[in-house]
Amino acid sequence: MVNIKINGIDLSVPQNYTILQAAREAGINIPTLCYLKDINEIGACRMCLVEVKGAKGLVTACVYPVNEGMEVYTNTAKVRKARKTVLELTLSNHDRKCLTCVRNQNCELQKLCDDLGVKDIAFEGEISHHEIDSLSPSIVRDNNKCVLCRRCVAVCKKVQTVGAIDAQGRGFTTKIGSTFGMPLSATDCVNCGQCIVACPVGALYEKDSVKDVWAALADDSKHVVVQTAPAVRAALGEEFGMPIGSRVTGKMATALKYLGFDKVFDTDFGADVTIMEEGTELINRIKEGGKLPLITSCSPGWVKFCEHNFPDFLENLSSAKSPHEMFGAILKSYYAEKTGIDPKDIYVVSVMPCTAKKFEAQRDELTNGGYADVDAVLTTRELAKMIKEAGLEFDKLPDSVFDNPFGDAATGAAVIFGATGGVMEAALRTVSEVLTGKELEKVEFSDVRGTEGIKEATVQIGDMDVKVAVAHGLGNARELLEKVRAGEADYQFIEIMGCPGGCVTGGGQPIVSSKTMCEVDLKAARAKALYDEDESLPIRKSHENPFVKTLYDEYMGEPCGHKAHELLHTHYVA
Ligand code: HC1
Ligand code: SF4
Repeated sequence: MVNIKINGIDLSVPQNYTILQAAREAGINIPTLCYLKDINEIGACRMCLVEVKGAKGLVTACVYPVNEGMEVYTNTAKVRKARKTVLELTLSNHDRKCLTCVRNQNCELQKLCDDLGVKDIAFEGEISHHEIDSLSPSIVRDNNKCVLCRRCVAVCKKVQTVGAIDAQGRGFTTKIGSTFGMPLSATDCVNCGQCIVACPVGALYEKDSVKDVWAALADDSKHVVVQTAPAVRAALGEEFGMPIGSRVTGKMATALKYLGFDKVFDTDFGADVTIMEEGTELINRIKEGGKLPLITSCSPGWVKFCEHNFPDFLENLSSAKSPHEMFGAILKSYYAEKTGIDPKDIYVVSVMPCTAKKFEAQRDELTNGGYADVDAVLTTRELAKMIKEAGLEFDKLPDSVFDNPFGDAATGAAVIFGATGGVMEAALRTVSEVLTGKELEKVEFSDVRGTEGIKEATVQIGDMDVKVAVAHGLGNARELLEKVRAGEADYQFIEIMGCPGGCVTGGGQPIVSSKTMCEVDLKAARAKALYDEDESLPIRKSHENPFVKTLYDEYMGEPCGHKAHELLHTHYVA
């Protein structure tokens, strides 16, 4: 520990702290713009300037380490003036159409202007004009809003190890772009949207699907059904001022009904079917000497990353489609037959915490009989926009349940899909019971829970030791697979999710500020909502879902059987 003074207040703080950390712990906020804890600590934006007694000029608090006897001043006239000038210069070359900006009221730049008392545009001058890159099926980049903080660059490069974007040029002409100025869609970008949730302003956002969904809802010839991913219920409330980690399953179902969807379903049903298929695939591969490790394929960002970086592992990917795609295929076949609705008139909307799902829904591998399994994907943020447009006061809505024939028997196994380790745990619950024929004494597999980047466990199933691993975030996936590739690790089953934390912190989820990210463990808080829901449900294993049993009895036959293969499986090739 070292002893320092901030604004005359005596503090004792760990010696590896920066001034920023020390000040925030003492309840003194120092503004930042480019700072993202552990990811982008570069002192580039100079918003966090402070005075240190004896130092030459002002210093950047986010990178300046504390030392014994240091005296820091965060609120002098000189500091306030310098920060304001930095902000005014940033605004001088910024597209200031705040009222119509996607981040209006959730913009760190806007908040800084308010906090620092910037009331005027001090420097009117030349403003750079950039073409908006909207060719990607998932991500839109608008450099006119970019503040060159490089948070997106750091996340893409350091956390995801994709490196699709970087800073280019110098001085006034500096911009964030991809190699040779290619559109994002022509790069190795995996559409994960982690750059969007890292962006403090409106320079990155998802490709809009709201218009298409409103149009479908207004079209009387369409039977519009919606399904919601497990992770959406753990975060949607944040868009309406509810605390992080609020579970809003019932309100969400009500809101979707009020929006006018003909049927409101839960992707959890698809997740349970995925477990039936993927679990059977695992059992078959283990018994018949098939390609191992089996690797989950429900995260489309991960699948694309695998195609680009680990094509030698494509045969390891489970051929099971992701849950919402399976559900789409079931809706346009089994459900269509059951209800007598022509599949061409069924319009399937998936509400997902994920931007890569927009890309996934357009893949040729995910169609059946000429129809895309899913017609439109809305992010959690987009659903919130629709709820606001419709004037629904979300926090005041009553709870309701999902519609049948798939709805009110969601299992806890399916709900936890949205947290890292959840797919693995759900699969283990089913595979154990199916293989041993015995009921598990404890359904929780705590070794695969938690936010550690890579988790490993050996699980005893009957007389077999099954070695499993879980990775979330593509940097961790890369590290794990390089070990497997080098023969340094050997597993039978691996879960990989493209986003750090899994779907609960997907690129389509509500965006929180860099400061909130320091204060709240977002991954853990949202995951807790899902684990709580799991615990509260009467059925916690996918194979016990009565609607899943009916689906196989009435229509699908055996898991991994002929019909299931046709509708629920696919194949990715490099
Ligand atoms: Fe996910 Fe999945 S868990 S991929 O993270 O397998 O997006 O929530 O919907 O499809 O069920 C996302 C979440 C989601 C699928 C499921
Ligand atoms: Fe990088 Fe993901 Fe953003 Fe693409 S979507 S640029 S891969 S962070």
